[in-house]
Amino acid sequence: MEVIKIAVKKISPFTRIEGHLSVETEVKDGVVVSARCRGEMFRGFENLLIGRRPLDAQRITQRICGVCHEVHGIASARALAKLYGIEPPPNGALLHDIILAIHMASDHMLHFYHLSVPDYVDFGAVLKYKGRDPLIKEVKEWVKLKGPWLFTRKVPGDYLDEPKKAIPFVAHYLKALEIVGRAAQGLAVLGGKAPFAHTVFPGGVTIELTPEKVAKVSDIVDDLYRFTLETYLPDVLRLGNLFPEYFHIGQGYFNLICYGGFYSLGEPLFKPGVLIDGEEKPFEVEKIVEHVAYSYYKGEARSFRDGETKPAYGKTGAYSWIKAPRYDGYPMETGPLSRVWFSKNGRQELLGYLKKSGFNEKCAFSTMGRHLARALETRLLLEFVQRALAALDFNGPTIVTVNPEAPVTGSGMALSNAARGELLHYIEAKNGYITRYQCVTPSTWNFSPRDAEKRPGPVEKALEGTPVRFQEGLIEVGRVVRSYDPCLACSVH
Ligand code: NFE
Ligand code: MG
Repeated sequence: MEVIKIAVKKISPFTRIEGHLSVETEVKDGVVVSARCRGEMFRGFENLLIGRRPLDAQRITQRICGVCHEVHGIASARALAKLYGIEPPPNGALLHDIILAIHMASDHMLHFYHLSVPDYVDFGAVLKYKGRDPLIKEVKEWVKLKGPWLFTRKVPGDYLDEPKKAIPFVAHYLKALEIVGRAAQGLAVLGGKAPFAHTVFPGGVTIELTPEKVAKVSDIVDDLYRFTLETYLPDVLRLGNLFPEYFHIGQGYFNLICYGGFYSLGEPLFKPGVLIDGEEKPFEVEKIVEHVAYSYYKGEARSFRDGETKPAYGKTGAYSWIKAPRYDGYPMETGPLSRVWFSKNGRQELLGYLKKSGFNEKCAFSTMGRHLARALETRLLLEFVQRALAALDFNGPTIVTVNPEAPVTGSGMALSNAARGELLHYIEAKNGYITRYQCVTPSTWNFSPRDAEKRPGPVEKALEGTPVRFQEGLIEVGRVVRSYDPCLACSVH
């Protein structure tokens, strides 16, 4: 009888992400044959909102996540606007979109330089630096003093360590810290503070619009845009050229979901749509159902409209605190890739970059394809912000108000966007108090466990086939998983 040797590897905790993820892989003959993503910690935000005033949701849901603070505030504000039957004035809608887009752009830069690049580049290369850049010299001294172990590879792998190739990434890692800080200043001007914008309300934004504020934000956005064109996009392309195999590694389902977004200038930046097995179809929100067969929750698969969150730790067969959203039964990938795919010219541009490097359409659905789509989306978002800032009307209102104690009864749904993909918030209220609140976040889609039909979630599927050369795949699995920019705080909420 042939003995099949399968090695099981558990990566826990999974680092350089938000929240508590572990990934378990089965490796046979040097290839991942199956994977499971586990959300390790229950949160309970949907339950703690019940019984509170609806306006509280806009504040409380921002605390779901320490990374994507603004996005839940805006999604919640949009759901609440539907509940109260109001619509923000043009300035209010523009400011919601502007805050969201600046946040997403800066989050993408942080994801690339600070969370992903260390998977590919050995920062110890700075020890060989002979140039005069004071920042790099400082880092070199620091690495010397503390020992290379502090900053450099902890996991064996095929890192870039040739100083000429590696050091620019270290320099841009440092530059990106400054740029992300600039973005936070811009968000604070519009949001009152950053993180956790407190100016955002269902009817718009409470700030007083002045030319000084808009000029300051516009300057910051120009810096972000320049950095994207001159540094971020070229670096992603350079990394892709240095690791071309990652345009093939990390391919999963060819399913994408995009809710559409950024409507405040008229024609949306991203159009709603789905791609199933490579075939495009119109997006229908009622096809979204959340399964819990392998999740630690009681009950059956439900739509967000009758959704419930009843924890059942230790449930037989379950392995994750993440629910499993499915669209018409299909596991769907969401993220910058799904939005760029459904933008006006983004898809052609993405496929153009790939073609120039000799890759086909399928390579968009890969580890490196996701990084490239994210950088491309950053540019689209910042161009949108530049146009939106110019469309603000200094004489117009920024908000319509709601009575926080209104005895409102009804429901509201928002199909909104976040850095990691598409974000749905749904609220029901009775006589002025919340009776149901359900969120379906981007990382819930991507990091979902198996569903009632035993179909793996998108990341679980994308890990299948990953070749493993170093220490049971710590580095290779890390690269595939991080290409989705995991947020477990959001996944479980
Ligand atoms: Ni916590 Fe968030 C949401 C996710 S998106 S990071 O929603 O997933 O940037
Ligand atoms: Mg939920």
